Amino acid sequence: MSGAIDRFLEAAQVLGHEVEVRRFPEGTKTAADAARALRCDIGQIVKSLVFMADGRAVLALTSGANRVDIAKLAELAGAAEARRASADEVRAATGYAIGGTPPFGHARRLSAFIDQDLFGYEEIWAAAGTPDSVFRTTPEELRAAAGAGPADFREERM
Ligand code: 5CA
Repeated sequence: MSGAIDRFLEAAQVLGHEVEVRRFPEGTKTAADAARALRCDIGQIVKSLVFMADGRAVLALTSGANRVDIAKLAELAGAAEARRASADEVRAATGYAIGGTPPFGHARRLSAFIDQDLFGYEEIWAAAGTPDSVFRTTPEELRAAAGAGPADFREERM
């Protein structure tokens, strides 16, 4: 087992979310990789994306089918401006590396929003601490464990 997965499992237990980790040697670093490994819809993969909103880390739990509209996210966070967090900022805010960042169980509790499109699926999958691990959850379980507010922060498709 990996240290990062163990850390995530402990945090999930504290939050009351049962987690069964699945690992894929071929990797689940991106939403597309994870959907391929799981043979599921890319929309069922949860991207745990970190943004800096007026200097504060904000988590956007985003369907793998969507991109984040940064202006919408800034407004939700009540911030004048937002930008994508750097790799170092993601690590500092969550305790995990990009590609393996889980959607909850972070070093500190982050202000979080959850993509309303995820509620269109019965089961969804998110990273479990490493770029080769995922776990199954439901939109409601995920919302509760992450303390996330359902929202629409999708980028409009052309
Ligand atoms: N394990 C997968 C599926 S659960 C996963 O973690 N996907 S993810 O989308 O949440 O994480 C990868 C994302 O990290 C990419 O979509 C990309 O937006 C972001 N990313 C990759 N490299 C960087 C970087 N250097 N700086 C900031 N963000 C990055």
